Amino acid sequence: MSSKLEALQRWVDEVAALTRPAQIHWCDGSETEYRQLVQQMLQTGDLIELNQQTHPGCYLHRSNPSDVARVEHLTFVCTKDEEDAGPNNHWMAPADAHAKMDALFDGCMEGRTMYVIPYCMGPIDSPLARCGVEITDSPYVVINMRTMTRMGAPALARIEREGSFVKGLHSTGELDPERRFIMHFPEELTIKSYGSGYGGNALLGKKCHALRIASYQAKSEGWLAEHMLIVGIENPKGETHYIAAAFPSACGKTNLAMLIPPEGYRKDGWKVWTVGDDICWMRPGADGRLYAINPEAGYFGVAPGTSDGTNPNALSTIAKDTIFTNVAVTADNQPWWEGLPGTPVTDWQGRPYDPANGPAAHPNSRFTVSAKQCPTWSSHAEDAQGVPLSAIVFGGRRPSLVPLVFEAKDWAHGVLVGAAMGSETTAAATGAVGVLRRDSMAMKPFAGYHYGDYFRHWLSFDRPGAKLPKIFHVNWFRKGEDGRFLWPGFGDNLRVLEWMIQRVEGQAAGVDTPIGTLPAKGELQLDGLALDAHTLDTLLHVDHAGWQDELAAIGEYLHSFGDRMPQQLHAEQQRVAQALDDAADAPRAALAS
Ligand code: TSX
Ligand code: MN
Repeated sequence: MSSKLEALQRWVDEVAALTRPAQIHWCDGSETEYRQLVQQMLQTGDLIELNQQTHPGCYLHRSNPSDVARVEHLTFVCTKDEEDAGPNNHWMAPADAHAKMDALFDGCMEGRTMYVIPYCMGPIDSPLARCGVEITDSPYVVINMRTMTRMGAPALARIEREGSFVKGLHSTGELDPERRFIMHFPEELTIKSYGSGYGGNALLGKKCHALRIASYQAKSEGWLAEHMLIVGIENPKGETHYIAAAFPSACGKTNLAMLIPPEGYRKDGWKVWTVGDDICWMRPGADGRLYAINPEAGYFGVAPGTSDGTNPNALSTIAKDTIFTNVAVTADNQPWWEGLPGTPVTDWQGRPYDPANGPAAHPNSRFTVSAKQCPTWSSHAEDAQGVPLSAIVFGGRRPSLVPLVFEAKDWAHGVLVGAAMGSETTAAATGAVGVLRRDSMAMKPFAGYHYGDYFRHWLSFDRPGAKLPKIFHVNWFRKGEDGRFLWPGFGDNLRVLEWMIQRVEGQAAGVDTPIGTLPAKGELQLDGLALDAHTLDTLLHVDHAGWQDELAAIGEYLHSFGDRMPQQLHAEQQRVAQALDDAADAPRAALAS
């Protein structure tokens, strides 16, 4: 590393002068470096060795109990103009934010090692990929970044070649929730994060760079940085369609990305290939289609609920070389969480397990693992030009009203469907359970700029020559009167994905309704499913009166973003509302005539 980029060296020197570490370590990303860090962390107690017979190369990290999740109220977008951050972000003036953060960083690395982590988000030779450098005093961050990004020498070489990179400065600090901030300076391509060691706050390549900063960069560069999984569906003819899908939390994104087809489909030769489970960067190619890459190199997945029943591929993926964070442990030192068979003896805080203390594993406990370990890892996941998208799927947890699947009429309608996304809350962590929370494109906590400008940017992709993916909305979580889920979900979701692909290929007529196109009778392949006709009718019913209320609520929601909301989106909302009114009038009109 002789000809280090001058701007990088200067920044590292400045940070070292401010934070005053005992030493500086430039990460090369090698296996040797990884092993040395693991050994060191085993000695300090930062890592605990798990059962190496059952889980070779697996370790447990226990975080501070006050530091187990992202902190939205302490996350800021610091643009010069407050309006640019939008009502969807917390804002602070850049000068104030820098002053506040630099005071916290002053001397914070004394006696510690400062790690310099060059990383690349996306395949190292991809024109869609972007690089960054994270400076941190946390070895836990280093080993996680090695799994989650392309870290080390090749990234540094690309940075030297390109000359630009996102600057991320992180310190664990004293883990005082009163002295914890995650600051983004999109105009400076800079992130400053202090006082948390938790993934989303500390692994700056992920949410901070690949979503908040990247979404801002993407707006001016003509691409999209989205909170989406990417999955390839291979049909028996050997043709693969790629689908990107956005869901709010607790909808099973990782499960969908690693789906196992129902038995009949497997027999017929259907296969599912995982490209990504959380983030999708996409941009129009020369042929007008949207091409997508997964900027990440690993999965930072929620452990609880991951089981042989919900996601056998994930279980295989994490059988070796995995870092577990805040899970419980069994008597024979295996990682454990709610949903797995067996019993825990030690909870996520290292206490003897006592149900009176709550769940054994923290509900937000995680695994960090290389994406390549997934049995369904796509052979095209590292294609430099990305994979072409056939469909974009939005979804949410909607116990009533929203049908199993519908297709947007066109791109602008699809953008409205994404903007209107909402989900019923599940975890009691943030307020009421079972209330509808809007989360446009699942980007509410991650869009690095004003939602109105964001929707305008989405709409701009519909231009001459564009061959855009079709946009769909799904709801795996519809409930019956008795409160039971109507749709079996999981592997059977492939039946819905197959219908989408038929629509893309022009092989399914569908039924036009005011809210979009639904599967016509017989178009959903339901062989081998015990789904009675009444349940299917409910899943595919469009309740006009209910949807009129929904469109009114969507209209109010759009207006809450003020005059930066594109007129085209209001017009789209009015068009659907009018179509519902017309349909409601139609039977009466027919009676009158
Ligand atoms: O991940 C889920 N998916 C997507 C799978 C590819 N989950 C789990 C959500 C929590 C993260 C689901 N839960 C899905 C789903 O499609 N559907 C449901 C609801 C459901 C739960 C249990 C059953 C059925 C549906 N069980 C039985 O019918 C036996
Ligand atoms: Mn996510």
